[in-house]
Amino acid sequence: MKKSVLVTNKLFEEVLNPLLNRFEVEVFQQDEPMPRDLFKERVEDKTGLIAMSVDRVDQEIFDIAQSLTVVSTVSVGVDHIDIETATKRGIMIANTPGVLTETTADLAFALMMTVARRIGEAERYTRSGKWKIPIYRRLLGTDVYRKTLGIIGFGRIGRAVARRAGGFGMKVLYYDIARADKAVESDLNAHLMPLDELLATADFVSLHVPLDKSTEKLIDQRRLALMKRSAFLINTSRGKVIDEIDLIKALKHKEIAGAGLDVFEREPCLPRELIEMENVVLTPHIGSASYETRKKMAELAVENCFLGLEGRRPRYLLNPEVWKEKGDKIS
Ligand code: 8YV
Repeated sequence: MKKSVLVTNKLFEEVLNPLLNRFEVEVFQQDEPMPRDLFKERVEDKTGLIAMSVDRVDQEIFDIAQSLTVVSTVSVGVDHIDIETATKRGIMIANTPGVLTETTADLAFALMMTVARRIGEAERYTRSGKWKIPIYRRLLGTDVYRKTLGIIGFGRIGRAVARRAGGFGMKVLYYDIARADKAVESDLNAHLMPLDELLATADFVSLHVPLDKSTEKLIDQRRLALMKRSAFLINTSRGKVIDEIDLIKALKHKEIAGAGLDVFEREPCLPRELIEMENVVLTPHIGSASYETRKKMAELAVENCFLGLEGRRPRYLLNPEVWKEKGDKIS
């Protein structure tokens, strides 16, 4: 019997060809998240799963899908997957790092520019027809040029943001649990700083940490209070890294100047207070959403799944312990 794969989004048709030639492939043919009940029903007999970051791949799914050997997610973030349970059950988990780095860094920078220069407000104003005569003191924003950027999480995306900051003459501070190599620090002109100190110093704070137990609600009331009243918070990582209720309070009480947010605690639900605020810029989780990048992510996810099902090591395997257990497949 041929191995079978469930793909929970239609991705790009041509990208699926390697799988179609070798395996039975079932694709959820819609551009929206696969409903949970349908997901549970269709994954039951599958050997491979290509999932999106909106699909919760948890113990319930692993209990249902007893034949599953590989889960390949079309994302770099893996907080939607219970990797611990997968590992115990010998299921390979793979993701798509690298290909979305620059695109996500572009969005972080775009949010920074948009909120600082009030581009969202300016755009709404221009369309509203209220622009009759030029007013010298209208829609004044804040300069980005030569300001201090604090990057929290100095992995691939954090560093790509730092590279962009160089072109704006910004001073770059970073916080991470591991110090970057000296060569990287000097190349990016980036300085390591303790988290609380960075928050108190930066004009812009941009979040680039993965979501896990150690980063959940990392930015809470206490840390928001450390930020300058003139500072802006940018988030393209995961919504749960910020305590959203605390953020709303800080914005309301003008404890910080504004925020640029691409991710939220309970996507796609947004608190009404955020929607009504002028000093925030909100985008619907589009960090990696360029045509080129989304295509590369899909290709890589397909490749990871294909390799896993062929008994070969997926390119970006996150739980290599499972691979070692396969013993004779190591060559
Ligand atoms: C989404 C992302 O996964 O890669 C990630 O971690 O958050 C995004 O790229 C994207 O919407 C694809 O599902």
